[in-house]
Amino acid sequence: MAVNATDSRSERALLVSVAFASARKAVSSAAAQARVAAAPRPGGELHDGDFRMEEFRELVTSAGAVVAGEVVQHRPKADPATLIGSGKVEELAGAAAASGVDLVIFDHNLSATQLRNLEDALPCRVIDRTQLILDIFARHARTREGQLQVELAQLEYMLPRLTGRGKAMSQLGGGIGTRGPGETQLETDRRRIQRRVLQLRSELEAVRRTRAQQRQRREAVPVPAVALVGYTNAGKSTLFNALTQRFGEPARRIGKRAGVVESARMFATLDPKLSAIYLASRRKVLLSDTVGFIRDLPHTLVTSFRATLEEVRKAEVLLHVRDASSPLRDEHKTEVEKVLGELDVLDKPRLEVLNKVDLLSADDLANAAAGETAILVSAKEGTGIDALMERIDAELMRDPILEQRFQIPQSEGDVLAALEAGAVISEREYEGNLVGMTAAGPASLLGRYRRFRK
Ligand SMILES: Nc1nc2c(ncn2[C@@H]2O[C@H](COP(=O)(O)OP(=O)(O)OP(=O)(O)O)[C@@H](O)[C@H]2O)c(=O)[nH]1
Ligand SMILES: [Mg+2]
Repeated sequence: MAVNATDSRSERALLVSVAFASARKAVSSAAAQARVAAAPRPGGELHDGDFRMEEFRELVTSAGAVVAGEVVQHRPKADPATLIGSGKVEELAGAAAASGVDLVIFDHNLSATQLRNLEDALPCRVIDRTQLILDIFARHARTREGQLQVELAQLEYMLPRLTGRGKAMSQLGGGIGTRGPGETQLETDRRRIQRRVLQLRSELEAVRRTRAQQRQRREAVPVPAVALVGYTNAGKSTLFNALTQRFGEPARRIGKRAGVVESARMFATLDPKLSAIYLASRRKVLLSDTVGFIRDLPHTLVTSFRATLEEVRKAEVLLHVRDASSPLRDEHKTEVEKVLGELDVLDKPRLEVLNKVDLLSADDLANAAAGETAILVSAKEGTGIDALMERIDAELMRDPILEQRFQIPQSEGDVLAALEAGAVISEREYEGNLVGMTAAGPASLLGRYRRFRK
């Protein structure tokens, strides 16, 4: 991979995180307790905030920067002008100047005003959590579509935050938060950015049309799709490789070469990847691996990556891969479900896969096995995989493919799009503003639109 943390050009970053009073609760999960016992800190027990800080650090290193210092502030609520309050800003400016850092990174999303005020007060560039995540996306986008999508999301996020940012603008063109996957640097004026946004949109449109055609060809033979979803670093790609190597097309089973990137870095996967696997029932399914989720993703970002997440929206079954060894595994689950809600896929059958069980103690393992209906696996060691395959089979058996007639008003664009996406359409005819069609697709999908049945 092109990313290299020990790169001599690595930027040095000062990390800022605010713990709001209500967020300071002790870690309760068993795995976290175990970790506390294993690694006691002088200051006492570890809190959720410590694990969030660890995640923040990992994000920063995944973006290729070096952590030069950390500032954690406790306050009851955000300061609208600067997030951290003017006193703390002064302190931060001193620390940034003393340590000569290249940038200050906030573990929060900043409003245009906050960003502007902070940039005025601090002697270096300032970036927020979303800009940091977009930067990592930019590094990991490999397909043209992925690259266009990231650049568009970056510009759209930047645009409302541009006003009066003289310093930031003159410094654009290098470093985290300013890097795009394409050659084009962020231009120095709003109008040029707007023009670039339009251009990106139309290029994306063209790329997507091609992909839609490929998909249509693929879907002429309906093969049920199973999508891996989950928090970043949960082990989706490792599981994808384990499954495709053991149950994939024979040619794929030969070596690891055909696999996807597994990496301890966050958001290693950005572009979706598909591969066929065969279940014990001999049913062929298309397995997809895609971008991971993370807490506090702004809604607009989820919308920008809708195309990347298309495979998730079309899947018959979702495999929610969870890192069983993470102290924040319950919080991660909530975050993943939030994003699934935004993608409108919460009603799809979903199997919980508790991964990395090789890292659990015998006690934790017993707890996990007793408390949940989850399937326990270790993608790395290959345990629990057969049971997982059986559960996928059982789930698909519950969702047979049906063929039904529909009559849908053309104004119901979402319904038409959803059927188009998840079913094979034939015998389409137009009558006034109504579209008549025969759709062959999973019962779960067709059932959702039963009000348009004919
Ligand atoms: N111990 C252990 N480590 C695992 C297991 N599965 C994955 N990992 C490790 O967890 C890290 C993340 O794995 P990936 O498969 O890249 O995770 P991902 O969910 O695809 O992550 P993103 O693509 O970044 O969202 C890697 O370092 C893997 O080696 C497992 O079962 N046990
Ligand atoms: Mg991955």
